[in-house]
Order: sequence, then C-alpha cells, then structure tokens
Amino acid sequence: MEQHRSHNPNPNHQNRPSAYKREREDNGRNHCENKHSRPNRPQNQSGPSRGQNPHSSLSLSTRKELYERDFPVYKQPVEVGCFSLDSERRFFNDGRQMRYYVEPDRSPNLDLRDGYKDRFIKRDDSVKEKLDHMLRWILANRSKLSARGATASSCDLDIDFVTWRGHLTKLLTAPYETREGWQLAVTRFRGTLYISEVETEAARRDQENRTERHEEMMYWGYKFEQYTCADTVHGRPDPGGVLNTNEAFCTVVQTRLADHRLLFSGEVDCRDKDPNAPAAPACYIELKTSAEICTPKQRSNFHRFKLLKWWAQSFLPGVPRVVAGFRDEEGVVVAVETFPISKISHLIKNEQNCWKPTVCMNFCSDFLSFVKHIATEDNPSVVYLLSWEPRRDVTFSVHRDSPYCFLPHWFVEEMTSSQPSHQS
Ligand code: 0WD
Ligand code: CA
Repeated sequence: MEQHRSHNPNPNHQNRPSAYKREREDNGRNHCENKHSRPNRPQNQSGPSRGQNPHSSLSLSTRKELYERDFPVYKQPVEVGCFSLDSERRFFNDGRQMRYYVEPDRSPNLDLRDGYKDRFIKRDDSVKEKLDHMLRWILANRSKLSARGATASSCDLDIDFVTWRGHLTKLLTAPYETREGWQLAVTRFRGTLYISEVETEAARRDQENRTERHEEMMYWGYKFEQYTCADTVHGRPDPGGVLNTNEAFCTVVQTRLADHRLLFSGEVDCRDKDPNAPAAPACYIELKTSAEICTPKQRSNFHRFKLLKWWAQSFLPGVPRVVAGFRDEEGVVVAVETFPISKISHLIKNEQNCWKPTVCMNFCSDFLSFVKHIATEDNPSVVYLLSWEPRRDVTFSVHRDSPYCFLPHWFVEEMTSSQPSHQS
C-alpha cells in the first residue's frame, strides 16, 4: 500500500490552474495568454533544420500564487541503494563511507577554523561530474530498476526522471528564490528523462571571485561534520584528522511526485548509530551550520530563507531531521539544535509572507510535467536546456550534438547493447 504525504488543509482547489504560459514570439516578452489551460504543443522541439538556439514558444511561470493548491501526492521515498566516493573520488557500489552521528556536549565549543590551513584536502570543483556517479550506480543495479510486467524485450528503466537531489531542491525553492537562477540540461533516453545541472555564467563568476573569508566559511560546514561523525558505530569523531571533501556517502531513493516516478541520489552526512533506529532513509541525519541568532530580524530571516532550503533538501529523500550547529562570528559552534523536518512547517507558521511546502511541491510537479511535454525526442545526443532567472519564467532551447550533451558513451552503449544481469 502506498503511503502518501498529504497535509494541505485547503481542499478547494480542484481545478488546478496551469502555470504554463505561451510566450509571444514577436518581442520575446512574456504575456499570460494561456494561464488556465494546457498549452498547444510547442512548434520547435525537434525540427532538424533549426539553428543552434531556437527561441522557445513555451515558458513556465514560477509565481508562487499559481501553486497554492492541494499538496500533491508525494510517496514516502524508499532507499533502493547507496554508493560511496572515496578520498580520491573513486566510486564504490556500497556504503563504505557511511558515518555515525555522535552528539556533542550540551554547551559545545567547537572551533570550525581548526585545520583549514594544514589538514584540509579540497575536492577539485572544476571537475564537472554531471550525473556520472548516479549513472554508474544505475548500471550496477539495473536489474532492480527494469520494468516488471512489461514486454519481455523491454529492459528500459521503470522511471520517468533521474537526477541529483540537489537539482530537485533548486526546483522546490524556485518560487521563493530572488537571487540565483539555474540551468538544467534534460535528455530523454529510452523513455527516461535525465536532468543534469549546467553551471550558469553568474555562478562561475561567483566561484572565481570568492573571498578568502567565503572560502574558509565553506570549510566550516565540513568541519562541523568532522566534530560530530564517527567512521564506525562505536567509534569517536576524530577532529585532529585530515578533512577530505572528496569523500561522500550517497543514498539512492525512489519515489513518486504526482504522476512522476523519480529516482534520485543525495549525499547523506551520517546516520543514527542506535541499532534500533528505523531503516534508511529514516535513520539519516543532515548536518548544518548557521550563524547564531541574536535578534528578531535574524530569527525571521532564518525561518524565511534558511529553513526553506533545509526543509526542501531533506524532505525530498525522506531524511527526518537536521542537526544544526550555531556558530559565532569567529566560527565557534556555541549551540546545537535538532530540527525535525516534520515540525519545520509549524515553526514558520507565524512568519508573515512565509514560504509554503505545497507551493514548492506543486511547482516541482508542474516543472516535471512541462519537461515531459517539451522533451519529446528520445535521443542521447539531444539536450533540452531549461533556463531560469529570478522574476522571469522558465524558458528552454534545444541543442543537438552540442557541448551540453551529458550522457556518456559508456552509459549509452551499455544501456543499448546489453540486458541487465538478473539478480534476485
Ligand atoms: O556537478 C554538479 N553541478 C553537482 C554535483 C551539484 C551538486 C552536487 N553534485 C554532486 C557531488 O558529486 C556530491 O557528491 O552531488 C553530490 C551531492 O549531491 P546532492 O546531495 O544532490 O547535493 P546537495 O543537496 O546540493 O548537497 C548535499 C551536500 C552538501 O551539504 P550541505 O549541507 O552544504 O547542503 O553535498 C555536498 C555538500 O556537503 N555538495 C557537494 N559536494 C561535492 N560537489 C557539491 C558539489 N558540487 N554540492 C554539494
Ligand atoms: Ca550537510
């Protein structure tokens, strides 16, 4: 039986207003001509003789008012596997990088700056890994994913979308995001839509122009993990060790949002070490650091912006709690607090003009419908590039044999040529 998470108190919106819009092609500006019905099919999605970057005739609004309807069906996410990346970023189809949460003292005094200069190995973030680790996991676990009950010849995945959890988090938060846009590359291959982020120009500039202070603050989050995680179930954290951000443990979960069957992976910080803790993902814990809250204004900003991101990121894979370390200006954690994900929406209720989980989920669902609608050509060398900037609509362009292609040959070939090896 399916377990549905459905907790929207407003039952009156049966006629879902569609947020699809048609864009006037004469001047490229957006006009709400078709807000209440599904759009006509786009004209441009597979024309073989189109130029490099044809203008789209369709766009999708991110206006939050359009998504305030009943909470969509979101099935309890099920962990279907996991994988690990070691200190050299090598892939392993197992949980060897899993860590165990060890609660810090009641009044902690954790110096997050310790080791930044001399015990830190930073992942090379100029290497764009795209979906590669997930694709490796899919090839190694294909028999778990192949369509059951389908025709004997079918070995396609029984899944509509494959992506990183982090990309879905960006979709959930888009109706409230005012600063950072995104670009998502989509390829339809053997009936499944693969979604992989493309770094925007603005993000690349920001990355190049990070201040020394900002670089160091990025280390603080990882340092908090080192203070609170042990490598073994009975072990202790080792804050004197070398911190290497190549290492990662990732869960792979399957779920459904409305009629979209999703498979995605997300990095998990640690798990509850109690042997009686519930099965994954319910035993997982997300670790965060945040500036100490000293004023009502800071509290309000924390609720309105930070808790939105924390909620979206953990709700998606069904991680039930976030443990937050609150730090002072000098990077010393002075308080630790647990936030159950299921309580976050109550915490923010008194905030004026605050975010709503239903808006996040409905926008994501409509975005995925939009993608299914436009990305019609099943071809690993075609990319539909969906672009969004705050205060604009989501637009798209189509690219053939371009540098946006992201499904590697090793994946396409193995998926095309061989049947999955059947394990039970
Ligand atoms: O190529 C890319 N554009 C991306 C690759 C963007 C985002 C993630 N990744 C990859 C990395 O290989 C990473 O191992 O995905 C993995 C994590 O995926 P995710 O869970 O979907 O990402 P997200 O939810 O954004 O971040 C989870 C954690 C972060 O923790 P905090 O508490 O800061 O949210 O993953 C880490 C970070 O610790 N992380 C990354 N690690 C390596 N490379 C990256 C990244 N680009 N982004 C976040
Ligand atoms: Ca974290």
